[in-house]
Amino acid sequence: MRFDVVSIFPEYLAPLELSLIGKARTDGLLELIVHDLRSYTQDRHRTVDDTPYGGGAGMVMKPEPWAQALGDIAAASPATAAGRKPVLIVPSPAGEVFTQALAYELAEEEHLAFACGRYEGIDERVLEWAQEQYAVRPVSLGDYVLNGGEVAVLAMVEAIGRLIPGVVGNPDSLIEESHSDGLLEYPVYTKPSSWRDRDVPDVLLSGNHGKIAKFRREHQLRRTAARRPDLLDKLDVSNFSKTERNV
Ligand code: 6GU
Repeated sequence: MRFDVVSIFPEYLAPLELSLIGKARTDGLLELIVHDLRSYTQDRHRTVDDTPYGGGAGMVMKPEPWAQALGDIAAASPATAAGRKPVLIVPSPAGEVFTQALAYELAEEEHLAFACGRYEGIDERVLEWAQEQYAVRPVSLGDYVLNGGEVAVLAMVEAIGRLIPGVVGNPDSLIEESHSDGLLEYPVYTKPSSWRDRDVPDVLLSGNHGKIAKFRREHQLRRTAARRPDLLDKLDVSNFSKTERNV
């Protein structure tokens, strides 16, 4: 799978050389190229922003460097070569919310490009124009504001990249994690079985797999009800047993 990231702070993406994603890159499971937006400017000052039409605070990113960068990336895209469109993710607090379901969907793509805006955002015409070459998706991490798209790209590339087969060593790790079934993960424990007067729940030491599964499921439900009741509203409770519905 191919990723391209365009940013005025390419160093911000350096953590993608580390850990599981870094290893996946050296193993050839994913190719990730970071582009400096300023290298696509034409003027001596390498200008990427200007004042907003209509007035208001802050600066807006100019269209020309973005068109250069995104045009070059689309032209070199394996998706374009195959007659398909690469996906252009535009991190923005004004986008659709990034979820595990969206991560799974995007992990099926052959090519994702990310356009990291800064300041008050990118001139809207860039996103309209880019639709000729890309499936454009403004995406938000959640209802709060970051200074730019770079931190969001770190999160999205990690969430998507780990779903590519072979990136996570043990694929079972992907099955029993938070959000994989619409619920939060159950609590986990390791040795020692007693620590500072706190004991690991007996059932987990019992070796009774049926009882352990029931314990974990109940705690997933309790935790989700306490911390994220909004998630329970989205689930189809007709799939729940009567005891589960009463948790
Ligand atoms: Cl994706 N970008 C920015 N700039 N701020 C955000 C965000 C993204 N998601 C939440 N806040």
